[in-house]
Amino acid sequence: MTPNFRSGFVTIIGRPNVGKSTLVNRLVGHKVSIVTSRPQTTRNRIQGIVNRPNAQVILVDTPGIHRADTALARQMMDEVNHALEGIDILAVMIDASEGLRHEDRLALERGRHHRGPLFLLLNKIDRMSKPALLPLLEVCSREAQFTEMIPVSALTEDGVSLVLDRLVASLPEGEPLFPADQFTDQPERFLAGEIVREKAMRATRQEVPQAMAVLVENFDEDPKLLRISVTIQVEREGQKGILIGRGGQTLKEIATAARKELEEILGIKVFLEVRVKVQPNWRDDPRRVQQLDWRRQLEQLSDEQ
Ligand SMILES: Nc1nc2c(ncn2[C@@H]2O[C@H](COP(=O)(O)OP(=O)(O)OP(=O)(O)O)[C@@H](O)[C@H]2O)c(=O)[nH]1
Ligand SMILES: [Mg+2]
Repeated sequence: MTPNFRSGFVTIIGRPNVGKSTLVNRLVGHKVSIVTSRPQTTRNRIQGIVNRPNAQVILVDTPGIHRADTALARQMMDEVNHALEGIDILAVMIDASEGLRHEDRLALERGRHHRGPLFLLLNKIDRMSKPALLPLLEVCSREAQFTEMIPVSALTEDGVSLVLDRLVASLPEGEPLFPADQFTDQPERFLAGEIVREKAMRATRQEVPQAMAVLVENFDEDPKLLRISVTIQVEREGQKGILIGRGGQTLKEIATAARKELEEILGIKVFLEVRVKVQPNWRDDPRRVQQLDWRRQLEQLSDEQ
């Protein structure tokens, strides 16, 4: 065994929109998880792998914990439960600029049940005054026995390297669990769908962002060009109209933004085709919701081959 090398799994949980995916992307140094200002952006657990000379940290980003009132929300909460299995460290994240909120209790509750190092990450400190931190730390320390409580700003990166150092210090000694060049478990095919969803969520508001799902129909790579076709599924005709926009303008902007980012991330020219389809109440239909689980889709793709 490599002497003093540490490795293991760190799951990050918290209510929607506190900045879990932003922090995972920062620590990994690659975009593995999409980020928007809308709550309930992340829908599946996604691993982001951080390699350091002395450690490999596998971060698990999770959907924001909230009351499950649709089949989709139930699947999202199942993803959180899966992400808690067999991990080394659990990190609960709160939005420090909003203080400790009633909505944080579901994540704290899970934190209290975790055996092993328990971290509290107080994110978005760029939005608050330093003196306000102390009383908040005091309030939080009464909620659970935290191994570490770390104020951080995933946005400005203040405290981010300290988070990594402290996580590494709490991991067990062990060999790397993934090859050093791998930084996520999510295949590019599904990342492509997520990038489209991010742009579409950012381009819309109110109930539209959460009513969308993206299905990747085609992902064909030849040496010079990557051809991707996706369908954005919405629940109602009105939402489809909003997404397409006057003269198709909104959809065009979404597709262009997604294509540019994918070309940058994947380092290849991309041809991206985006369609929109209405699928009434898909969020309440367990079968349709299951189709969005990329791990399940992967199994199906390999069965077909
Ligand atoms: N000011 C500030 N904004 C932040 C910080 N971290 C994240 N954000 C913003 O908060 C919003 C939500 O960030 P996400 O990373 O998508 O949050 P999340 O916890 O993954 O959200 P869900 O996937 O919905 O659970 C985005 O607009 C981010 O840019 C931070 O440290 N400071
Ligand atoms: Mg997220």
